[in-house]
Amino acid sequence: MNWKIEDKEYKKEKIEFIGNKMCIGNGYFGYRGTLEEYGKEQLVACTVSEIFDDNGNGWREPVNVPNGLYTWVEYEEKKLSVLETKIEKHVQELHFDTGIHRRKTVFSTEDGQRITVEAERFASLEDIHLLVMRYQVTADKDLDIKIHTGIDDDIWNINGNHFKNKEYIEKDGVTGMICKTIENTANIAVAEKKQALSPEGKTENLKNGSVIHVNLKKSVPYVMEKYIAICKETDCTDVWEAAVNCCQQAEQKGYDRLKAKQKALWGKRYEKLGIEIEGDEEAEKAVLYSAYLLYSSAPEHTDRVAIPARGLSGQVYKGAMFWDTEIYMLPMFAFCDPKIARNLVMYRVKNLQGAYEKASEYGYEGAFYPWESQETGRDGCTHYNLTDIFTGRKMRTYFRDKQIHISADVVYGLWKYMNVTKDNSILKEGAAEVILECARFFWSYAYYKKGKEQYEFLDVTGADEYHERVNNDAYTNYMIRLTAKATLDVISYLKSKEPEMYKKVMDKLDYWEEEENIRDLYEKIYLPKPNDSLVIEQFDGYLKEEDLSIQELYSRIIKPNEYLGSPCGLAVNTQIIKQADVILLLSLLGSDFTDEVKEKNWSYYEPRTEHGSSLSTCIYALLAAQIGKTEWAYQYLMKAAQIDLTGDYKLYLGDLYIGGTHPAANGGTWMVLTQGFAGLEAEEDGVHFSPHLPEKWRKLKFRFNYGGSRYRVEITKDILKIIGEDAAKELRVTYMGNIYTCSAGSTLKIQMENREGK
Ligand code: IFM
Repeated sequence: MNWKIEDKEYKKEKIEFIGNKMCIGNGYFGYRGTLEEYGKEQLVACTVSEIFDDNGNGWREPVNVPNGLYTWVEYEEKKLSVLETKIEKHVQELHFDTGIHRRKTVFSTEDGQRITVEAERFASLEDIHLLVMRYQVTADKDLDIKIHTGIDDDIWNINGNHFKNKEYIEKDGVTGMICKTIENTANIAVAEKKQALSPEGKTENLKNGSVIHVNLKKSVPYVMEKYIAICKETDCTDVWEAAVNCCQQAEQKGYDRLKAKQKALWGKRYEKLGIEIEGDEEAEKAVLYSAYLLYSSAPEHTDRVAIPARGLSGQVYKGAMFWDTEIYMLPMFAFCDPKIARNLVMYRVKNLQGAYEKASEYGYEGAFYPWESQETGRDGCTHYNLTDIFTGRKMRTYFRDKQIHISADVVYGLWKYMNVTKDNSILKEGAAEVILECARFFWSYAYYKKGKEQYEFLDVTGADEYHERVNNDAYTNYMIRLTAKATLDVISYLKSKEPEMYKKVMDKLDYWEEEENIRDLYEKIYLPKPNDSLVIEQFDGYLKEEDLSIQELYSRIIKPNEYLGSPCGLAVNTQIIKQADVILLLSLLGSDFTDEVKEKNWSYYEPRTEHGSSLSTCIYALLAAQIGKTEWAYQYLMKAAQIDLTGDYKLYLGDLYIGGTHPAANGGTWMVLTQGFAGLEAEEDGVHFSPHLPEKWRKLKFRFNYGGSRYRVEITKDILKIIGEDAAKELRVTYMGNIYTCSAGSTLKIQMENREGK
């Protein structure tokens, strides 16, 4: 397979898109796919995780740090740049097998010279503070150039400058700056060490960079390497010392060794996934590229943050963590890279305090997790999150206070993590409290309907954000029941297996009476059931709303980007929904429903779903794949997997810019492949498979972990093979109601019946 994403022509209007598409990152920082000569107008951004700042200009957002890659060539007093200079040839590439970004541009100067600039960069996985670049200039005649290089501190931030001051420093040939954020005076150092290979140039040092005078000889390249360190006080005691050490160690190792290690470390990640799709290179490439993007933003080094809704491709959505993490991104890591999965779930555990505060802010008990969670665990979402583009006025939105399903999603994540990894140690580290307190929140939110003797959830917003403040959203209610069940299970697990801890937690949370409340909630919660046509009504009264086609709805649009949701958007009083809601419920909690119900609902909701969120198509693909509607599933898989390749996504909600990469769709893509087409599901005691491959796939291969052991899967149209790797433990496998055993370290081969998709 070709692991290269390529863009062969420079176009100004594509700068933003390519910046996302060719982003590199290592979970510590992300660097957009922009060119070395670009500045803030071209949205260059090196976005760091974990440091957020409120500068008073809008909202708290993650910080973009000064740009250490900033480099350009001057010839005859003119800057060579794709933005201004004539280009003879240009190519920009992302090699996503190694996370290496490359560009090559042949500039044609006004006096007819050809000067070629080539650059290569990567965000090191070996040392997450390190950004590395090799920059090379060649001419087809002897000529004099100047190379300007340094750390550009005039940088792009959505809400403007985030540093109250910058101190420029030099030590042992390492130059750079320490920046202090405005809100928390958090220190971040950005430093660089340059190394010219050949030929030597004459260097003139400036405040935050240098100009290198080079006499280029015909066809002899000038090559320079830059080691850039980014150190934040969240993990470095002395950020400047740490940055100097990082640059020096990198220089000692040298570019080639660092690059070799980079290849090996990315290789290990892909090995953990083990994905191969024989017979469909296009799908294979899209799926692996998706996994690349998701991994690039994954915090392997810490549980102080999870993965933001736009990864580390910029500051959109306040750099916040949403339910996207638990529902869409976590499964890939739980099954393939449990260490990262643990960080993701522990991030929520560590931020229980923020959830307590939010519940109490709205007069509830227990834990109400933030809709947009930042490093503090508090909610970054405001009550007026969007602007009406007709009036310019702020609109009251209810994402923050009514999407109560967020607490259930958090519980789902913890439950999923334990179910797959069997690592229950997180319970002791605070996960038990999170689960119990989320259930308590729902208990305090519930409305007991006398006469019907059931608990209802009124005035909520489900996954479909176009319909706010509805009653009994199906997804929400079912997920609340799951929370109640998880709570009862955790309590009985602790009681029998960890009696001391059981007593401690019950006492600490004063939960002795609450347990009965949660049991009552579990037993009597109202769960919308399929109607006579087998359709589950998304919320009370949904089916009475105007039923029209999406085209009809679009024909009513007055202004581009107008918001279709509440309070008075076009979709509000209609059945057009923004994203998967009932379909999400059916795909996550599938065992509660028959295939017939799933199919009927898919067919009902699909034409009524706008897929206005990148969280939608993967879920339609997932459910379709689970019920063997492989051709439907395939179409939607490709939409989800290619979202960041095609750029087929919304860029604005009203006047709010929402561009960037789409980690939820990336994670959802992995789910479609494994949990959809292969039908993998973790059970209490083993795994379940139910494969249906798309027509053109000859073989699907992937790896997964279960209970601490690793397995390799190979599926053809008629054989399901599971191979125990690394002396894997015995695994119980169910397929079509039959139980098989994959013995320790061996291969299980199941002859399947006709698994042709429908
Ligand atoms: O969490 C999602 C939400 O469901 C739809 N709007 C965007 C958010 C962040 O991805």
